[in-house]
Amino acid sequence: MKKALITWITWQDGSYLAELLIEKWYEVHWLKRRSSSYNTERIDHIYEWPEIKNRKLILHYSDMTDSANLIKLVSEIKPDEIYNLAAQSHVWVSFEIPEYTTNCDAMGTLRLLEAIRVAWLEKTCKFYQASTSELFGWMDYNRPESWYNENSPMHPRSPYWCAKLYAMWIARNYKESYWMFCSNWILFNHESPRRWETFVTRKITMAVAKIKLWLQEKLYLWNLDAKRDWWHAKDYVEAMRLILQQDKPDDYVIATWESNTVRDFVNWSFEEVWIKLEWKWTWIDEKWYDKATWKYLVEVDPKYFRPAEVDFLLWDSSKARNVLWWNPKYSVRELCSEMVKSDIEKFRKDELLKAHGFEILNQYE
Ligand code: NAP
Ligand code: F7E
Repeated sequence: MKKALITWITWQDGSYLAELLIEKWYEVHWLKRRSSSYNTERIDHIYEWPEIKNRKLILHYSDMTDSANLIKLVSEIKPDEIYNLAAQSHVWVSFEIPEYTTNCDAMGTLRLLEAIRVAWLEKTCKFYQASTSELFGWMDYNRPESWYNENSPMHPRSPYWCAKLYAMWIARNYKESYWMFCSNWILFNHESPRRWETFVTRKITMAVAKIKLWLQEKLYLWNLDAKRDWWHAKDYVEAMRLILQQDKPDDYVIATWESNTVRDFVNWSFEEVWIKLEWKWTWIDEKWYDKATWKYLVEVDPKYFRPAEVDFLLWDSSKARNVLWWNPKYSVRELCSEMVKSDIEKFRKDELLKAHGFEILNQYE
């Protein structure tokens, strides 16, 4: 049985990846940092699987800022594969806590690579680094043919991306220096019903569900014209697994070739609950109202403005498609529909439980 170590599965990618690896008969070790509140709702269901009786999902407490603990764990577990997903991954937050972001995302990656060397696993342990699409800064509008690929020049535009750039290069450096199997996935935005609530897609689908259920009045957003290549996280975790099954380490861009605005995602989400929005320009910004009721439902709040922004990127993922035969299964509209439906179901259930005085408690920690 192969052993995989995933640095954190309490959120989106890690939880889908853990499901996938358990199905493939891996023994999965996962790291979790201590939290004063329960935060394992995305993985609690895995412990209910009948398969878990015969296979293994093992929890270890750790933190990417704690070298000694990482060395101890890697030495004890001796994993065949390490998937480094842990990160302070919120771009706007990284402007508020740049030093912590660098410590966790950049130095954390270095600590993990060193832990592999200290444990003498350089020749046996494969390392996956979750890199990010926005390392490349912005699209050159004058050269629309210049889609980015693995070799394009980089220009990160936030402390988060600067930290991820270091992480990508230190992984490349360990590959070249010590002949370690280190591969980077350069990933675009991938979303799902398990997405953290402050990323724009989940913020939108949660608000739409609450507005539909009369639990929220309005949704406040910022840059509605920003374009993103959104796709389903399930498609991406399959790609993560594939990259470590190759004979040689390499870096790959993962993208779908489709880009849509935040405005599009808002419209699609409201369409899912049969609300048709109309735009209105005020003297400073724009507002959206429900055509049927004339109620204002979406407004712009400058609070979310970022000191530097990436408005638009297009990527060429032909290498991943040709070498790994990776092809996404979900469309962005299917993703949006799944997220809205899942949030409606979640809030209905929460309201029902509240009405009956129940609280859901986590039992696996
Ligand atoms: P996410 O929802 O932000 O989850 C990140 C995980 O890292 C959380 O479980 C968090 O733990 C953990 N973490 C944060 N600080 C930590 C620390 N000091 N020590 C240990 N763990 C820590 O991220 P995601 O969307 O699943 O993405 C997974 C990875 O892919 C990240 O590295 C991200 O940068 C990268 N990526 C994501 C996207 C995307 O669109 N989703 C695109 C490109 C790259 P807590 O649960 O304790 O907070
Ligand atoms: O913003 C705009 C915002 O925070 C998308 C991370 O997973 O993907 C993610 O980073 C766009 C931006 O994701 C709001 O200004 C408008 O242009 O969902 P986001 P992100 O910054 O693209 C990359 C690839 C990663 O690596 C990251 O880890 O939407 N936007 N109004 C807003 N964004 C947020 N969060 N909230 C708003 O109200």
